[in-house]
Amino acid sequence: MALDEVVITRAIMERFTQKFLECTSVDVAIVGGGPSGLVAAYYLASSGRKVVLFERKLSPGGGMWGGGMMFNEIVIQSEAKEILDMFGVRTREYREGYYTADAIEAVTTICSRSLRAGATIFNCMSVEDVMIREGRVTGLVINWSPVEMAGLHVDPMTIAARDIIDTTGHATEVLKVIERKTDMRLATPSGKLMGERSMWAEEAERQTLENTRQICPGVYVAGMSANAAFGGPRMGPIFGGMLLSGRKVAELIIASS
Ligand code: 48H
Repeated sequence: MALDEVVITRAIMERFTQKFLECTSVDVAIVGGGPSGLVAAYYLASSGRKVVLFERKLSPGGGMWGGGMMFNEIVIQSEAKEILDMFGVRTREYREGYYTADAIEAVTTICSRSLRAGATIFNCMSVEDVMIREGRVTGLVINWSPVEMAGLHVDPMTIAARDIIDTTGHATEVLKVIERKTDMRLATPSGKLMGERSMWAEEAERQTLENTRQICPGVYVAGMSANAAFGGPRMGPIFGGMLLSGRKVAELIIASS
């Protein structure tokens, strides 16, 4: 069969356009494709919700690819093992209560399972703003990451979502925009972003789950972003809290709608 380059071009453009148009109005929009965002996408899509996830980088996976300090093994505690088991990611017991998994297997498997559950992932897209109507965040303003990186003056576009999850990690990017540009009070003790505190793995993992919640009308926070928002400590290279937080935020949204 002779290959026609123009057909290849048209196939990409038509399929992408169709995929994008289907995501202009969704049940849940997730910002950030690290472990917590990908896990949330899986559980929400599995429950039949229409889910889109925007990831700034070319590769989803966030901080999980690099394990600890680029040694590409992740550690999880026993409470989170059932989530990796459910995804089919192989784990090995290291000591009682501590398990390890290959970081690449964890990222690629969770990513693939989220897509196959029905979530749509757009890579190379950054969320730079939100849309607010009647005191509720109702949508996201998106642009190509290369536009952002090159500092080009190109206007963004918008999608609508009933619920939004900030899983942008240490950066709390969506919440920063809300704090800077709106009068909304966040559900933190100060009403503002509290900022992440120094390393304390056990306490951080506990607080990550506690801080996974709705933080203002239309917006939930999960993963590292939850601790950064509520003033919790960082946990270092243990990923159980991220997985459990992704599952918890999905359960909260499923229960509320
Ligand atoms: C689109 C964006 C935007 C934006 C950011 O950092 P992540 O891996 O997030 P989590 O919370 O799922 O996992 C945290 C974990 O990886 C980690 O860093 C830990 C455990 N640290 C402990 C410690 O002590 O350091 O992923 C967030 C993702 C990244 O891929 C970003 O590129 C992406 O969000 N992102 N995507 N639009 N505005 N901002």
